[in-house]
Amino acid sequence: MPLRPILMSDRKDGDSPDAAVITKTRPKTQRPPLYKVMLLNDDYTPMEFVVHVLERFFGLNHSQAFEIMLTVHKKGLAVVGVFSFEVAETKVAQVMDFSRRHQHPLQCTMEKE
Ligand code: TYC
Repeated sequence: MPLRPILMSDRKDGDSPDAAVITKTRPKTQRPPLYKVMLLNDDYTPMEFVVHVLERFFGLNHSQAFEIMLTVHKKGLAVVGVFSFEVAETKVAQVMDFSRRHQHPLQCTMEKE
């Protein structure tokens, strides 16, 4: 296509000669989905073991861990943390493996938030 000089007549009314248009675009940023990791109650796993699991794998202090353990004991389950898919999967695997190795039936699951 042949080039054509830019003419003053190309300017729209109201544009000053130095006018520039900055178009702000807001790109849609997709946040990765989060997963709730939950501990389930059972009748056999010792309370101290559950507290230990919460301290060891979820970085909770003793009183936070004790409180969540009691919630699980009373309500049947509780969310112990919210993580990316990969981190949640790792936590579940760590808890299940640790519990099995200690011969406790403690169950840990994950669910999309
Ligand atoms: N219910 C268990 C008991 O009385 C304690 C327990 C708490 C077990 C939380 C599992 O996720 C659990 N020994």
